[in-house]
Amino acid sequence: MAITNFLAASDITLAINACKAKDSFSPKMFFKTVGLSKKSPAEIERVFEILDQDKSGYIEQDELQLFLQNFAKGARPLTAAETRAFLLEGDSDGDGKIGWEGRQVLRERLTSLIISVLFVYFFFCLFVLLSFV
Ligand SMILES: [Ca+2]
Repeated sequence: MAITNFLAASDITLAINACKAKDSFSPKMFFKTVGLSKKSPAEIERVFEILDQDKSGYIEQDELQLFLQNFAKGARPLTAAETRAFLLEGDSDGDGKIGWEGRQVLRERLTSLIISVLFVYFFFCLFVLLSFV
């Protein structure tokens, strides 16, 4: 699955052309032009998965640097200054990489659900065990 499958080719061309000059890349402008601002959280998550090339759950600096090439193979890599600015904008918790908050929240909820189910199961077993003694 490529990003280009769910974005209009004309929007991508427009967005890539708008930041052809070095240090002219603006994440907000790019997302708007390319049509990502209007996508649903589920679609944005798919984009996130594509950008996270090593599937680490985060978009690290090296993945961010090649950001534009996910949209157009011949696009230029981002400059160091652009990568840094992009990272600052997307990195809400200051860990030096961009995480997908929606997914993190989901994972935390799932973990607490599993823990409470295990807890209930444990007491159920204890109850059954004690009633046989
Ligand atoms: Ca990654």
